Amino acid sequence: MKVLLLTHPMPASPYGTALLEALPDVTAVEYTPQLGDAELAEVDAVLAWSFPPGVAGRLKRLRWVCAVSAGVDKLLVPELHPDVPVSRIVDPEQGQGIAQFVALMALRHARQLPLYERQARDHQWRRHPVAAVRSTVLVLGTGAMGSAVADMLRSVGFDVRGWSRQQGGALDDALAAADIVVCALPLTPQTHGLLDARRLACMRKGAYLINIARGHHVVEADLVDAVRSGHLAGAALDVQQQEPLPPDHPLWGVEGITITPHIAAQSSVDTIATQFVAGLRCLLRGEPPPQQVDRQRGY
Ligand code: OXD
Repeated sequence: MKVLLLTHPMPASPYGTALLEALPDVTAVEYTPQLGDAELAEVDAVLAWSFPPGVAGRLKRLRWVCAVSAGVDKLLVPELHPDVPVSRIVDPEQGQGIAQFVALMALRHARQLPLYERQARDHQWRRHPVAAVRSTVLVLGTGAMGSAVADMLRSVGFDVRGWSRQQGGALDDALAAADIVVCALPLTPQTHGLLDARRLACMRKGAYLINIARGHHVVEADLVDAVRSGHLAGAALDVQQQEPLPPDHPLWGVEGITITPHIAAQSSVDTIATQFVAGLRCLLRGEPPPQQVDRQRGY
């Protein structure tokens, strides 16, 4: 069996080492643009973050794609044969890490930390009325990530509501009832650009957005306008449409917008390698690999 490692921007070598230890008969090849059609045509399984353009269609023998992530949006490319199963990593620790990050950003906003940080820079010791944390948070997405986020936010005093496309309910009304909105949705054609100027305008004046899902859920130029105009207090964006975010991107330097480089939580190399090896063992036994996504739904 031949495996292609397409984990860029994460290094592929730790996965190669883990595979060699667990399944010495499996050949692992790191992707480079120099790989020819003949080599790609022999690949049975892929461990990947995303497909470079044109690669998926050249994997003629492909039997399984395993994402290195929980989200598989970058792998469901049109050239991927419709019968190839796609699996994701299921990692409760990642859910916990993401929930911690969201709680950090939600509390930072609700407890007015940016104001005190600004004052401290000016050496000003000035108290303002302290509001108990009772803000209403709307979590978009009620899957594994959304549920972990909601549980943690509740435990620190927020009034938490959830919304998902499947459960339905009027999104505009839900947005209008929240002080903080957290995006934990899968990225699909239906959720792409969901948070555009119209939806951001539905949010309360002074509300705050936290995105730990995918950059393409948010129309970034509309968000910049909503924050610059003072309609929204700001946003914490751990994900952006273009990653790495270029140094001259308009999202940088907007007062109220905090950018972090997709670090809310990552699965460890060990977790990813263990789940990938378990899936390969299934393939070798002729069984379907676990943790498959519904390719039609996109998650
Ligand atoms: C993921 C991510 O989907 O890290 O796992 O964004």
